[in-house]
Amino acid sequence: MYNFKIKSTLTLLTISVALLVSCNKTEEKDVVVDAPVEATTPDVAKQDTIKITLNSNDKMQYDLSQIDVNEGQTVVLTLNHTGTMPMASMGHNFVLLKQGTNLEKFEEKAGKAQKDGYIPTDKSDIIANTKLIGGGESDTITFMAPEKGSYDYLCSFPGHYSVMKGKFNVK
Ligand SMILES: [Cu+2]
Repeated sequence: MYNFKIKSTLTLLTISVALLVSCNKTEEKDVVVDAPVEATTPDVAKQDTIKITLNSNDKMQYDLSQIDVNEGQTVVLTLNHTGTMPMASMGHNFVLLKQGTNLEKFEEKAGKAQKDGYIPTDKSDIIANTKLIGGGESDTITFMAPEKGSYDYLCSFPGHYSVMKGKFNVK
């Protein structure tokens, strides 16, 4: 839907430019500057970015089990750790996985990557991730929403994903 809107706008712009060029070629030099360009741009920019705040705590919980975005949007996601426990015992992150990723197998790989904040060296299953944070900390990441569909996200700290997971829906 949204992409279609952008495409139509672009198409209209292309047509307007083509018309302007052809008009110029004939004789009319006093072509009025086309206003629609300025009228649509700010609107598009506003909808283009979505900000999401995901909180986590000392009880091994996220406060969201569903996150909805639109295809083509730039996602600015902030993960907060509202607890006080240190990263070593209650660290949390946000890892968005590609479709078809086996969570158990991913967690197995992640568990071996303690020094890298439980983000495996092989990142082929990952769309985006925050760093691992402890109580009182935050991390913000920016990424493009993937194509329409439902994706899993989880905390890859050992043992957390059984409860710290959710669905990232791109509409
Ligand atoms: Cu966690």
